[in-house]
Amino acid sequence: MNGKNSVEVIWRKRATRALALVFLLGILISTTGLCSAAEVWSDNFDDCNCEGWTIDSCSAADGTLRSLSTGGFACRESSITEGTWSFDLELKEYVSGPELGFEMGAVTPTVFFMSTHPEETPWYFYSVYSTLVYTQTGTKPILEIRKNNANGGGAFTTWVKLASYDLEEDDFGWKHIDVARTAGGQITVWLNGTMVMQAVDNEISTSEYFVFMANEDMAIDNIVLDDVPRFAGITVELLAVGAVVSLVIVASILWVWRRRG
Ligand SMILES: [Ca+2]
Repeated sequence: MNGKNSVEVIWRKRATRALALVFLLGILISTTGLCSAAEVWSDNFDDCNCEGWTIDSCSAADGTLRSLSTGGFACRESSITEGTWSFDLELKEYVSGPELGFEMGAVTPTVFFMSTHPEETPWYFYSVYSTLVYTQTGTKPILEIRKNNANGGGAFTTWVKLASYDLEEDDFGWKHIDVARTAGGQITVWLNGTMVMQAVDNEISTSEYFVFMANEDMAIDNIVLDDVPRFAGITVELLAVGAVVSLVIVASILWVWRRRG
């Protein structure tokens, strides 16, 4: 083996070790996050009251937070911008029409997991919005990640859709939803444990309230907020770390080659 080849072998070994380190670092970051998760607040409404909430046309009489009329809403102070929001949401089929305000969209159960106060203008939010489409054979529920449009004030007229997911036809009823948002603005949504939507958005970086809005007789339950984002595979932060480490490795190799040349 000549000198050039042996140096190449050494560098190949070092590159392999560096890649292994990056991989281990990723695993370490993700598992550290999972282990140090801490609940910020939760409510299962089993005490049948809405203590801690500001409500308008909502009730917890049946052990869930249920809207009593079209456009009922409930909000609770919540400043979490990085973490996991988990809840059960009741998706229901309903007859739509202009008289029910369907065109405005104000009738479907929506969770504004990061939000300013809904009565302030402009209203800044990220939300998980549920809607439905009528097909030839039935009705299909749809979930969307939405945010406000900075140029407008209303949640249902000036929103921006970041991602959407079609459920199976007629798949209504209670759904368990987890939403995670990382410091890098990556939003991931799981439906009954399966990842269904992902988007990256950094426009909104603060939150004052967690807000629930729904049509009459639709509900939310078992809300748990955690200050650590549920792990969603390769996050934007991990990609950034990987890119920086890769750049350092490549730069080091080039530097050594130049010195040798
Ligand atoms: Ca309950």
